[in-house]
Amino acid sequence: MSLLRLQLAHGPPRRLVRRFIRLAGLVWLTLSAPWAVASPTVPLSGASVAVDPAATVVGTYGVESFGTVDPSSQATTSVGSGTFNVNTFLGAGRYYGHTTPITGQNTIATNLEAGHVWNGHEALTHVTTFTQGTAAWGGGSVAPLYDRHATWAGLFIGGRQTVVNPSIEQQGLAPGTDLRSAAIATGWQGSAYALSFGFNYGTTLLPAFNASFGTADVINSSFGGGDPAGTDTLAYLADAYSFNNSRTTYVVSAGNDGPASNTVGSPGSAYNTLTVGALGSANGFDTIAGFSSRAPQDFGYFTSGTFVTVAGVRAAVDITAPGASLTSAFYGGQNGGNNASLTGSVDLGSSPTAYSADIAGTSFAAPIVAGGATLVASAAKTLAPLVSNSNASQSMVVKSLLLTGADKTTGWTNGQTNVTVGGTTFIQTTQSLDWALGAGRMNLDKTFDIQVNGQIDVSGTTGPLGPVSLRGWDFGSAVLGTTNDYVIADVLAAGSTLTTTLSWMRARDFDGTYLYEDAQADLDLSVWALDGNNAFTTLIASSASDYNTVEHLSFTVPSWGRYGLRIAYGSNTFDNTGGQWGSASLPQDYGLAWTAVPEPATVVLLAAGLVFGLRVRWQRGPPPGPPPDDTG
Ligand SMILES: [Ca+2]
Ligand SMILES: [Ca+2]
Repeated sequence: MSLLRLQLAHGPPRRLVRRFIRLAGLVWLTLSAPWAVASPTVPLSGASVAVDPAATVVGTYGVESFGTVDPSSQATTSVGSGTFNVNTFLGAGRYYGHTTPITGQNTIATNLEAGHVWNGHEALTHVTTFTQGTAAWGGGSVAPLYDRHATWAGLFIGGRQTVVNPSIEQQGLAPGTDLRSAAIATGWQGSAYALSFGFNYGTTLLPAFNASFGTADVINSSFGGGDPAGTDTLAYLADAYSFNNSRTTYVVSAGNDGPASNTVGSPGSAYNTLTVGALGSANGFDTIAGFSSRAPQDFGYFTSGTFVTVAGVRAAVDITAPGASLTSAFYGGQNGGNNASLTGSVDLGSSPTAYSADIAGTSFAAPIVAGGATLVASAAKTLAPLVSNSNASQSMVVKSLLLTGADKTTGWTNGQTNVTVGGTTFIQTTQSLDWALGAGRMNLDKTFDIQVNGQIDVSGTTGPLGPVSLRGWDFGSAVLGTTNDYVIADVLAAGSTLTTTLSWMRARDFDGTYLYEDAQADLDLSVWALDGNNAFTTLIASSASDYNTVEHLSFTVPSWGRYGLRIAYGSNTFDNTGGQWGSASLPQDYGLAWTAVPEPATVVLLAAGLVFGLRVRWQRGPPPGPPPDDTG
């Protein structure tokens, strides 16, 4: 029986195989009474749907294209005739080069997809922990699940240079991590090197999720599709597992269905994932790849027994990384998506020194970001004083750090415009992030400074928080109807770029049978000018989107002065908990990161200003009073 027929046996016929349709979605959900039994982990009774454990669905990899096997390749990525190291390009050297080198130690990173990472490859021999359900392809043993795509993805997360013949194409972003592999495929569809596979929620997906969430610091999944509103079973499970395992960052590919909008696929369309788009190689990976899936994206939720969708209102891509002209480890054996039962399957060899060149897709941008997230987690679990602060490894903190550190590549906009309300002109966005680029291109050099060389968490949880440094992060909680204010202690120079990101999660839950749709808080983020008493007197910039779980601002500080950050929790986007969500006993957790370091040109101006006697207090300390005007 083919997978296709197996699926149709579980529900009415529906269009199944478009190029990147992967999930049958709601066909497989059995609706149960809303307001079902309370969840064991969140004391709420939200709307719920049941998972059909017998459902088999289809996933598809996020591969756009790939080139030939090139055993002599010596580049991690190549652009035109030149080559360079993508790890260095993205700033990972800052982690590697720290006094205590950060390479992924003290972390676990799991690649979770159809098949397994092949650990016969020279760069991946350290992958020794494999998870698969007994219903997985090959009866659950490891070797039949070895797969080209998983091997490609695995190297980007944590490939290691060999001792004897080291070269840069062997090394992933986080070579020091405990790289693991979890596989979910029950079979593959199509011809050899199939890009579609079947999996089963009960017998293959949940075993992989259960082994990975709460154990791994970072999980990468480079597959998905369909379900723009994030309301299929996979999106619910991705969100619920992320919500309940808040120190596991779930990195997923956006998909390759661009440049049309509303094309980010599940689980990338879920609300608690870190969703990655791909940059093309033009201009040194400065622009979005045409194939990269993007917003504006539908918003959806379940309430009162029905699914509600609001079309085209949210930003679903969080960040980008190179996703073209990449080189990775090649696996050509007749397992996984090249198993002998597939038409055209040929043994292309399993040389431990073979590499594929010119591979492209969000499938590869995602594990690159997963490797970056692993470095952030590694620093959080290695370096003092982060290691003694359990908030440092919260996934909402990791996400806010990566998004705040990202570079604004060509064409980036999140819709920030000047608006005037009541005589006050300020910058406003209601969009959250760039539709295609998210917060921009991952920059681990900047991320390191925000994570390690600034404010490390803030004590206290509500009301006035701070004073805080010019850059840093906090893990906090917000109560509905209140604001959390952060006073930046130092003067910000005119011309500085202030970038800040607020990240939180939708409350979704899963008790093994039922999925719960509890609530989504609507937090907003704003920047204010302060008076001499630290009062938030003048609104400067506001990120106030209605449907996202990220708010983000990045703008040039208009004038010398002192500023503060404000998190406002005015309402819930929806609340199925009967008014409990956001109360003092169920506050909304969040991660916040910010940086307001002067641009190089401003540093020169600052130095000149000091020479001419501007009374600028640059070191941290009590507020200096109204700042000098920069026209002097
Ligand atoms: Ca805190
Ligand atoms: Ca908001």
